[in-house]
Amino acid sequence: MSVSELPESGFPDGFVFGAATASYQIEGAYDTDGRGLSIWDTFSRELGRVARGATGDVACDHYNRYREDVALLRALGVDSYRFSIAWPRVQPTGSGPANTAGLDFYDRLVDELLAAGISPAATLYHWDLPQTLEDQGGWRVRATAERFAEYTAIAADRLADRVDRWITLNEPFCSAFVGYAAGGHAPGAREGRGALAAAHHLLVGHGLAVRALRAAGAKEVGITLNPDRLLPATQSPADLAAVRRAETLHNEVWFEPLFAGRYPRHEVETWGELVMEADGTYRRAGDLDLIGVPLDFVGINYYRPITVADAPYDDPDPVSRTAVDIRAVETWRDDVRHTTMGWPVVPHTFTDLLVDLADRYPELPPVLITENGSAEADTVDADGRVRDTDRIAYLRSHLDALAAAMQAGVDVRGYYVWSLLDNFEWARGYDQRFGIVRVDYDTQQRIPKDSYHWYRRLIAAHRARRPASRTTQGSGTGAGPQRHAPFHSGRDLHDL
Ligand code: IFM
Repeated sequence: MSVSELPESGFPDGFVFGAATASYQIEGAYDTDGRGLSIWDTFSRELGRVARGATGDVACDHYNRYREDVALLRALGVDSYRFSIAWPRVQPTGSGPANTAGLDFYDRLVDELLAAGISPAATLYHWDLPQTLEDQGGWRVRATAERFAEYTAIAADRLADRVDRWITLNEPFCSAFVGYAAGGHAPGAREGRGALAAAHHLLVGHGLAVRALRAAGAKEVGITLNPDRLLPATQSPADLAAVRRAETLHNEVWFEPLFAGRYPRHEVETWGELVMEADGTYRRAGDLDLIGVPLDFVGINYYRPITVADAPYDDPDPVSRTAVDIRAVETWRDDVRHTTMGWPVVPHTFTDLLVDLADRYPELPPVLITENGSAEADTVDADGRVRDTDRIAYLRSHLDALAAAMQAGVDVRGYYVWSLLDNFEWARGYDQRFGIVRVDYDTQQRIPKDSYHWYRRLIAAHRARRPASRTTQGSGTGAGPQRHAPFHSGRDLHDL
């Protein structure tokens, strides 16, 4: 592959290139060193929940092979590695004293990363809630937010001396609405009020965790959201109203309290009676201040746009209407390629989303792209190579779209590819491969795909052009109020 295949976009000095994973998706070792069970251990064992009955029991066996995986990261040349900490390893039942053996694993991982010159970025909650807490109400109840802050304090106390970048929650949209309303993720509930309460308690937990992280001296603190670019199927008033409801569900539930100090503007239009009782029950005075505590960065995960059309209620029983039934459906697009997830590839929507968020939220902190990538139908050729050209095209076009957003003034400080490794793709099991490194699940052999080599060359080219980027790694998104930092645009990577 020639350098001319690299994205034409340039990135500024200090821009962080990274790769991301999450605990349950790669670690395996589900019962090792005192780890407790999480809601995903339970859910994946329930009949019909996960494709082919897959579980994360073994996954990529990263718990035992982390040194090999850090060596892959080192050879890749990333500045930073985003991983998540499994709460049930740290507190097997979600409360009480720390399980030292579980914490030791992250200690070893962090030291291995630092020895490789890679800055660790730790996510505290990537969906593996201790099952015991779910049995006590899960995110439906405020006590879980309080337990989350205690767990955060334990993790930060052990690791904040070496981990500079902390992410409280990953994609709370999925935790609340896929987990408690649509039932497609653990714990597999289909509720309305429960899901809305879960969304609120996740945000409260985030606010409490930020306090705990600051108290422990964490340098950079943020949250990772997965806002969607929502497009109307037609310009009809009905479809436009459906987009408004979808905006409430997907985006405003998070962005409004976090960055505008208010609850979603159209929540009553969207949820009606389900949300009307919120103030008298789970929402308390002072919560908006807690949730809106200033952050050093916001992590954005982006994969695809969603085209939305109006839909009637599909549930004839009004009592069981779920919060997720917002009378809107996603419609299929014939005009673009789809990944194996069935997700349309429309890179310019990444630019549009970021520009729109920066316009709508003047208080938005600097952005880190904490996930972006594609699942493809990879094959291993006879010569042992994985020629994943569709993934390279996806990554390249999305990096170009990201650069376009930066040129338009959005303050983006880094990009983490999803994912380093093929892994357990939640309800889709192991059928979906997002990795830039292939994992043979029978042998646990890792095979860097062509996209890995492409990304390595991109990072090397960036660094060769801008040597300062290596030396500023870990110095942070929180380095100061540099909104709209100078962007050296152009074709420099292309020209190398
Ligand atoms: O694999 C997931 C990840 O855990 C969260 N963000 C989306 C990815 C792809 O579905």
